[in-house]
Amino acid sequence: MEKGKVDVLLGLQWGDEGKGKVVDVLTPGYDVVARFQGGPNAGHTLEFEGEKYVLRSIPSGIFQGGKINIIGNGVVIAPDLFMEEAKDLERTGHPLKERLYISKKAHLIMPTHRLLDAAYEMAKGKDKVGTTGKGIGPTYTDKISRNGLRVGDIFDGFEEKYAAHKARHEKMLKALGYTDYDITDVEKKWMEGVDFIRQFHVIDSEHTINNALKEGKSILCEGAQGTMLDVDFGSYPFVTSSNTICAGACTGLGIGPNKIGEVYGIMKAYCTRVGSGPFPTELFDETGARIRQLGHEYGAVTGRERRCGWIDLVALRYAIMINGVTQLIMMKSDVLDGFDTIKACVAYKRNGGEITEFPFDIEHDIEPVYKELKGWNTDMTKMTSEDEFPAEFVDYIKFLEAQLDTPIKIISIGPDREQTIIRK
Ligand code: 2SA
Ligand code: MG
Repeated sequence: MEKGKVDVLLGLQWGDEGKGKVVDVLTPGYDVVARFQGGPNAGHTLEFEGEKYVLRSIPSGIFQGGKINIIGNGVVIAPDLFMEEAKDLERTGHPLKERLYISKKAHLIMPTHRLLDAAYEMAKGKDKVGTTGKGIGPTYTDKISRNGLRVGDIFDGFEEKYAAHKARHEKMLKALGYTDYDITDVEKKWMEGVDFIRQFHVIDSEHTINNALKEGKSILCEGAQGTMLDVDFGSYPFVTSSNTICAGACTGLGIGPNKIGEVYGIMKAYCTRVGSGPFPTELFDETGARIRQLGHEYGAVTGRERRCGWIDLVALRYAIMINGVTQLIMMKSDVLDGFDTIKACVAYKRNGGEITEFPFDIEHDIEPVYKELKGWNTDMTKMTSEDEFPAEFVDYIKFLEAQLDTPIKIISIGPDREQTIIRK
């Protein structure tokens, strides 16, 4: 970590790599933690001192006292869900009003955005994206089509602006044949949420961030979802509606690319995906079910079962390239503790040949080519240094580093903050 620089931490797979835990572990070294994209579709899980917390819109730096946490302009925020999340934290002894700043330019997710999310999914039928239903797509659509409502709008003439946006959405819902709804209660809570946000520091966060950099402070940007869900480079159209990649930190916070320092790429020792869309290494057998059970692979927001499979090095190499990853962090290694054999996808079979570059289409005619490695069959969850790692696990690390041409600097061997090994 370098003073006056911004380090970016992001997921390299389909989300749920364990970003929340890593941010929490790394935060002590930073002055500011900022979220740059996504919204309450994210579920960042942190466990420490016997407690488990799931954050959705609030940066994971909130648990380390004295840090400034920023919800940047690239984030979309649902006032009602934000209020719920904030109040839960306050109730458990984590006050945030003085430590959490919100960008005026962040867009608001309205109750009707959530209805539109459901309506679009319904219209897509069997081709649905499998969204989290939080209104993410419609809110970003309004942003890009220059129809959005922003946090900075809540202070002046808000009621009229809200009514105009709602009326437009209602017309759209009607056109989609989605008319059977009643948002009276939700809307009431949503308005309470807007009032609640008014009590926070609502700021021009791009200035705050750049001033902090000028003062030599260090900033950690926390990505949400993962690279394979990026709207440009992910498995489109089965993606989320924001740029989850490193460049998203520049647009989502107002930072020049020359300010970026380290790029931490987070991956699991295997791979998961929730929602629809292609997943070349997905396991439909008992091994997949076993990984799900051992890794507790269920959506943190929706509770949906996550699809599980082996690590995909073709996709990871691509993610490392797109993000300019400088160091890797491997999570949930302990989940593979009891396997005799571990597989890693090193190439895809397509058209009778083999490819190693991630292609335009991973849905059709793609078959993973696996390299088999010997499992370590050792409980690693209580280890405190890499010197204790079993030889087979060391081989797995070396193999991955060679394949990915990037060092693995941190290894997680369990959900707790303490179960984290920083390598020499
Ligand atoms: P959306 O709601 O429009 O962003 O959904 C579009 C796709 O993006 C996926 N997506 C996610 N994938 C993994 N984790 C996410 N967060 C939650 C979690 C998800 C949950 O941490 O577990 O609880 O289900 C997340 N958010 C969005 C989504 O599945 C769609 O494929
Ligand atoms: Mg998650």
